[in-house]
Order: sequence, then structure tokens, then C-alpha cells
Amino acid sequence: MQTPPVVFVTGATAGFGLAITRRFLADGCRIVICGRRVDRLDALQKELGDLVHAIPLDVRDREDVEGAIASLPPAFSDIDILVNNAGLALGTLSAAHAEVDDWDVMVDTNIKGLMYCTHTILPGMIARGRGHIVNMGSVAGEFAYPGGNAYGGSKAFVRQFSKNLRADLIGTPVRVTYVAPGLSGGTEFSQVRLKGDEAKAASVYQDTQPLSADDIADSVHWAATRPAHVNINEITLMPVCQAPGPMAVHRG
Ligand code: NDP
Ligand code: 8X3
Repeated sequence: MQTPPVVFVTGATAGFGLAITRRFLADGCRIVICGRRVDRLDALQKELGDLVHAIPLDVRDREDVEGAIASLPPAFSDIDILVNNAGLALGTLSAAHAEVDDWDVMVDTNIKGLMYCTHTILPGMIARGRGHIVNMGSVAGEFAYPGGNAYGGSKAFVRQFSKNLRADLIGTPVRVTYVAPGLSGGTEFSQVRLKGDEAKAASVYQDTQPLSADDIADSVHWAATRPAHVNINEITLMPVCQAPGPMAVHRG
């Protein structure tokens, strides 16, 4: 890295996004952090200091995304690295029993929010001749499991969108990386997915050593700090306690 890049992290009020923020901050990067929870953003702004610029942002709101990015102060406006991390799963029910409102929220956040941020920030990267977009996927985007329905589908979109971005960006120096973590603990992901059922959320990680948010931050940071001619297309990481399972066969 020459001058420390400007990094824009969506969903930085918790979990992976916060760990990614701390990892890049350790390099002296300037970082725009966003999320919906203003109290968290205020506290983080105070804690992390002047290299951070915190903005309340719901990535589902296209006008808000475009307006917030257009009005960044000059020190933070030339974004070098966009980490499209904001996302969530809602529910674990099978498709016929799932809430269609939950599907809407996942599609609006994981797919449309990611597209809005990308579409708003990408032209500046191309014009400046430097940039890197890191999209947060999941193993759920590749491996099917019961109850994964719309969440896994949304992450499969992110994976293919990342590859298609690379195809569009050929001939430019802008890089794209898709990161697909497996079981990861120490974040709010399961509390959100299980709608506040703390006991159920804790049971997801019972007797396991899941990945940590710092493991994901390391991967993102590693991809972003390869030499400029190297594009890491995709990183899939799972904890050692996890592996893909066999295909289901119903005999009856
Ligand atoms: P957390 O729930 O801990 O963090 C999610 C972050 O996304 C929060 O900062 C939240 O902030 C933000 N967010 C959610 N919706 C919006 C929105 N509409 N606009 C802006 N920000 C939003 O989850 P993780 O850190 O675990 O997950 C981060 C990403 O990693 C997600 O995309 C998730 O799908 C993916 N992932 C997680 C795995 C895991 O097991 N933990 C494994 C694989 C992938 P706020 O509420 O303040 O808006
Ligand atoms: C989160 C990982 O396996 O719970 O994306 O879908 S999983």
C-alpha cells in the first residue's frame, strides 16, 4: 500500500464490519463506517477518532445511499476500498413456512443495498484509476441447507454479481473480491436471524470453535493488500469444525 487507502465499510456497527474497520484503522486508513444504529455510530466515532467518519445509513434506501456518498467530506470522498458487508439472515424456517416479509428484507439489504453502494461508488474508482470492492457472501451462497432458502439465494447473487463485476472491469485496475465465511461466532448474526432468542442463538455455536470476526477481517485485509496486479477472486473459509455435508436422499 502507498498512501493509506480510504475504506468504506457498510454494516460497521457490529460483527465483521467493526472488526474490518479496526483492522484497516491499524494501518492508518481513513474509514467511512455506516449502519442504521445511530447510538452505536456515535459511540464508535468517539472511540475510534478522526480517521473515522461515521454516517447513519440504511443501505436499502437508494436515495440515502447516493446522497450520503455524494456529501462525504473531501478527506473521505475518494473511496479506495468498498467493503459491502451489511447484511443479515432472518429466520430458519423452510420456504413454505418462512415469512415473505423476511425474504423482502434479505433481498433489499443483501442484494439491493449492495448494488446501490457499488453503483454509487464504482464510477469514482474507475475515474481515479484505483479501487477494490469486497463483497461479503457466505458459504450459504454455495452450499444448500434446509431453511437457507432466501438467505442462501441472496448470497449466491452476491457471488455471481462479484464475478460479473470483474468481467465488466476488465481493462481497469479496479479489483473485486467475494468473501464467503462459514460458521462465525462473536457477532450479532444469530441473534438477528433468530429474532432475539438468545438461547437459540447461543446453541448455534455450542461445542464448536467457530470463525471469529477477526478471522474474516484478516481475510478481507489480506485480499486488499495483495500487489496491485493481483485480484483475489474469491475466498471461502470455514472453521475446522465445519465441512460440507452429503446430498440428502429421501427413500420412501
Ligand atoms: P452482525 O449482525 O453482527 O452485523 C451486521 C451489520 O450489518 C450490522 O452492523 C448492522 O448494523 C448492519 N446492517 C444490517 N442491515 C443494514 C442496513 N439495512 N443498512 C445498513 N447496515 C445494515 O452480522 P455479521 O457481522 O455476522 O455479518 C456481516 C455480514 O457477513 C452479513 O452480510 C452476513 O450475511 C455475512 N455472514 C455472516 C456469517 C456469520 O456466521 N456471522 C457467516 C457468513 C456471512 P445496523 O443494525 O446498525 O444497521
Ligand atoms: C452465515 C453462515 O451457515 O449460517 O452466512 O448460513 S450460515
